[in-house]
Amino acid sequence: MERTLVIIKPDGVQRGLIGTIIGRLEARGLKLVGMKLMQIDRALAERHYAVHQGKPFYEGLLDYITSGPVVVAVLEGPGAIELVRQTMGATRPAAAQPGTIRADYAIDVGRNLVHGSDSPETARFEIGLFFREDELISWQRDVDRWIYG
Ligand code: DAT
Ligand code: MG
Repeated sequence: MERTLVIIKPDGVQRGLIGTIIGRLEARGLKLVGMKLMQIDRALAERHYAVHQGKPFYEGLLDYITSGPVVVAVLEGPGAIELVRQTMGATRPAAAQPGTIRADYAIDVGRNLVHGSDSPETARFEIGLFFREDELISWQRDVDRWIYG
């Protein structure tokens, strides 16, 4: 079983797409084990996006992610990291496949609605940045036997 961090970025919250985005991930079969509305401060944004430090879009990225409330969530399921990345679509909405969140709801790489961890190491690091252990709930979902065998 795998866990991954999802962020509905400030544009997703402002545009009223929280339910749509979470709904797509839920409908796919992934299970929420943590979720909250929060505002990311500069220091947290710098830690989360440390790998992008020095890139031309870095400052703009920090401005964007700290510009309003976000929803952070941890989703669980077999292969959750890859499943979320696929459901989100490519970083650049113009390159994302139709049917993905970024293709269906976004046009600009700087307003691409959603974040998902990209590897098991990143997922562990990012979940730890945004959630305390006691904010994550391990629970049995009765429908799981109809989603994976
Ligand atoms: P992803 O969010 O798909 O994991 P990433 O980790 O490469 O993509 O980059 C993080 C975010 O930074 C991305 O969601 C949007 C922004 N970004 C990436 N490349 C960019 C670029 N060339 N111009 C502007 N923003 C960019
Ligand atoms: Mg990334």
